[in-house]
Amino acid sequence: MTQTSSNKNRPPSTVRRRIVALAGGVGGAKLAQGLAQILPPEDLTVIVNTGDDFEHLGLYICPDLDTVCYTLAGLANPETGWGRVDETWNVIANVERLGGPSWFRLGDQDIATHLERTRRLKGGQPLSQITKDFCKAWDVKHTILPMSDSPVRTMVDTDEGELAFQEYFVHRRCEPKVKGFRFDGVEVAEPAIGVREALDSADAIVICPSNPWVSVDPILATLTPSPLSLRERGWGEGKPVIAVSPIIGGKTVKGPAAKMYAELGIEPSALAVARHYRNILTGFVLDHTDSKMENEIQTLKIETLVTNTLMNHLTDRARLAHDVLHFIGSL
Ligand code: FO1
Repeated sequence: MTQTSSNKNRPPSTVRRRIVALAGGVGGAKLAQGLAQILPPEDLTVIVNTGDDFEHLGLYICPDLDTVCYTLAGLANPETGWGRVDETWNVIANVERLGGPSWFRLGDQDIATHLERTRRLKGGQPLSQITKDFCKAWDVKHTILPMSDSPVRTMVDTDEGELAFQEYFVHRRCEPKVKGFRFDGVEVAEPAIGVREALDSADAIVICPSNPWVSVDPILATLTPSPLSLRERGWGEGKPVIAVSPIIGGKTVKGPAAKMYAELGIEPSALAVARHYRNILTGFVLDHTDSKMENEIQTLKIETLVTNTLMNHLTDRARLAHDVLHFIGSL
């Protein structure tokens, strides 16, 4: 591992660190799982994007939240990254046979999650409490929080007009060209119960390798219009904020982030991601493939770590999490 850090001469701190990780779906869940392999439950809170939540077939569905929960529970489908392992598809097959919508593939076990969540939400329980109860049932020890208990909906402005996120992402397979994004409801949405406390008691924020436009920006937008503005609360000054690039060699491992950058007229690269977060970042983690961008990222007054950021296996997730924690200790 050729690890280079712009302040590599300073010894890493060995003090206990409480981490808040901001995560979208599959990429975010992988690093969160790596962090969860290393940190004790009281030292890791994962705040998850809920901008891609939607109501479908009368059910309230939280794709990113479920992806993170299933991954930490060891229940995630390893092929897709979303949904459940050893899944069956009887319900959706029968919906399709009856002429109902089947473009969003809901598995039988997964449907139980949506049924029970919808029942509880209709009974007035907040999403954060429901998530906490589900995590207990799935034996997930670390804290997973939705970014908000109120609805925030990512809307994608495209060359075919504005589309709701899942309509764009799954139904239209990300084909329409993106022109911008809007987070409907963000002006009034408060951070979920527990989010403020987690940020206040954390020593560092890790922005996971999730899509900056549609996974991380909704979280940041939910945290920052309130009195919770990260900078105002000392983040980025004494408390490091570090991001892991979801773009390696100009491409994303999964999902449309690189395509979105290109359609917005920005060359997709680790550097573009660092620029995206430049106002809040203390440190940035990029892959060896992109090491030539390290100097330019440092000119943004952002510390850098070059390492292997691909997370194909469970061991890769723990290794990257270890590198990230070591990097934070050196800042
Ligand atoms: N993504 C797909 O590409 N096709 C699907 O049919 C699909 C179903 C699905 C069901 C439950 C769930 O939690 C996630 C699901 N996803 C599916 C993934 C998901 O919509 C996206 O990956 C995220 O919203 C983006 O992070």
